[in-house]
Order: sequence, then C-alpha cells, then structure tokens
Amino acid sequence: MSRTPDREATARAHPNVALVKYWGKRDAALNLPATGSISVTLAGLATRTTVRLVDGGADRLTLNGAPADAGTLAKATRVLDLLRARAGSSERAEIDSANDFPTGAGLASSASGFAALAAAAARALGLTLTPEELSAVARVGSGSAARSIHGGYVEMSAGTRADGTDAVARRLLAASDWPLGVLVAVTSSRAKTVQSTAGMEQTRASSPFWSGWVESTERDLAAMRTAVLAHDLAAAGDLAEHSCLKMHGLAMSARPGLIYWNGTTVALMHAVRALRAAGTGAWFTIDAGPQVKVLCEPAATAAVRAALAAVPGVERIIDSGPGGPVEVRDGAA
Ligand code: 2P0
Repeated sequence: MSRTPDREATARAHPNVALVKYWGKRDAALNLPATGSISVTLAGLATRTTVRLVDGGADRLTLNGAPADAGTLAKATRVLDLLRARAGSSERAEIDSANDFPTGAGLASSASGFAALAAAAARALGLTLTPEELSAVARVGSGSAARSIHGGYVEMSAGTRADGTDAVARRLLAASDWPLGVLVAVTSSRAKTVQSTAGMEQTRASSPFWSGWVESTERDLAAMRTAVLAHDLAAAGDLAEHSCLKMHGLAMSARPGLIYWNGTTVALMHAVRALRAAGTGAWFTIDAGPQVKVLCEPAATAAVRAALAAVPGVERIIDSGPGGPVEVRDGAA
C-alpha cells in the first residue's frame, strides 16, 4: 500500500444499461439487491470524478458544478466511510464530479458516478482493491454502480450472505469480445420525480407481483448469461425487452404506481417493434426514466438511428456500444 503524495485521484467511469434489470433490494441499509442483474457498460457517456483528501471538516460533493443534494452526499459518505475504514484514515473528501450526459434522467448517472467515486477515493486513500472488491464498495452508493466498475458485459450477483460480501459484479465478456450497436434515444433531459431507491422500496412494499419478479428473474439471468456468452443477439434482445417490460409492469403495479415513460417513450417502443417486423434486428430497453436504449447489430446502426430519429419528440440520439472499465489515475482532472 502506498500513498499518493497529493492524496488526490481522478477516475472516469461509464454508465451501463441492464439487459436483465435490477429493481428492488433484499437489504436497504446495506444496499443489497433482491435479484442479480446483467448489463452492458456503455461507451460514449462518462462521469469524471476527482477526490481530494483534506484534514477535518465534512465531505463535500460538487456535481456538475453545483453542490449535490443531501441524499446523494450521504450515499457518497457511506462509500467513503467503507474505504476510510479499510485505509485507517479519518480524512474528509472534496469530490468534484461531472457527467457528459443528462443527470438523474434514466441514463444511469448514479452507476457511473458511484463507480468513479469508489475508484478515485480508493486510489486517493492508497488502497489497491480488486475490481470485485471495488464493485462491492460502489454498490453501497448505488446498486447499478457495482456493474460499472467493469467494462463489457457484466453480471451482478444478489448474493445470499447477510453482510453482502457476495453481492459483487463480475465481467462475463470484455467489450471487444462482442461488438454491439447501442443507440440511446433521449426523449427528455429532465430529472425524474421518483428516484430509483425510493421507487424500488415502494414497489417491494406494495406490488402484488413482487414475488413473481424475484422468482422469474433467476430464470432470466440463466438464459441471458447463455445468450451473452454465445453472442446471440436475438436471444439477448428478446430477453432484454422482456425484462424491461416486466420491470416497468412491476413498477406500475406499485401503489402509487410508478410511470417512468412519456408518450415518446411508447412511440419508440412501437417503432423498434416495427423495425423488427420489417426484418431489422433491433430490441429496446428502458431504465427508470423516459429514454429508450436500442440494441442492434453494429451494421444496422444507421438504419435504426434513422428510424428512431423519425419519431416525434426524440431530442437526440447518442451512439454507444460496449464500453471499457473504470479508469483511475493520480492527481486532478
Ligand atoms: C438497472 N435501474 O438494473 C435498473 C433498471 C434502473 C432501472 O439500477 O437504489 O440507481 O441506488 O441501488 O442503481 C437504477 O437504480 O439504485 C437501476 P440504487 P440504482 O439498471
């Protein structure tokens, strides 16, 4: 273990999109997921986070140039506390984090944000952790962040241990192992009104479909793992659409029901299915927000992009595909 002289480090992480969704926790205090999940880390979108250690005071978090809200800061402090305990440090952190894409709008900014925070803070504190250990730390900030530590195709385990030490993410395939087109159709850049953590707890506490979700996701994970390892886009796409619609159906069945879509979101789902009916392999998935992510063969990207752009209400389309793991270095941004 060696300390960096300036006790400052910068990390860059990508968000990810889940092909088998995570929605709900088995332990809210430790942020342990009720089910596993499988994702693709997304190139073309990134969070850059610098952590500087200082003596005394409180942790401070600047997000996109403004002070972060109290809830986000509290999550960051939980991540830092874990790392400080490991490093035997009582230093505070000044965190400066910025996203190059809309924040809190269903584009997984918490995934890339907490992955970058965990990596930068570990480096600043002089800790050397394995990616699996780092994923367990990032998970405390945000469940999906555990997946963004890795590049490519990633599986997050729910684990069974009460302390959550087996709730970690592992890479299934590197980004370069299976090229894939991923287009992100942005329909609104506004932050969502119900954040994922609150939405998940509301769902678990009130949906009559909860147990069916937990049981059936086990089967989805096994089938998706097989599809990913076989580079079978048709199988992975069908399952991804199913997991997406099942997650949103579950969320809608909470009381009060959670509706993350807008009209353009629905129009995009129909447009993707129309593409498929006309012979272009394209499949949608949607996270806790109104944006639509579309999976396709890389060669079909231009045709799919044109079809999505023709849907009224689409603000912009971001080109993406499988991205790399979190990167970290000493010093400021
Ligand atoms: C996912 N989402 O698997 C699912 C699908 C959104 C929809 O993980 O409470 O921000 O911080 O652990 O990770 C978003 O939830 O939630 C998410 P917390 P997180 O990508």
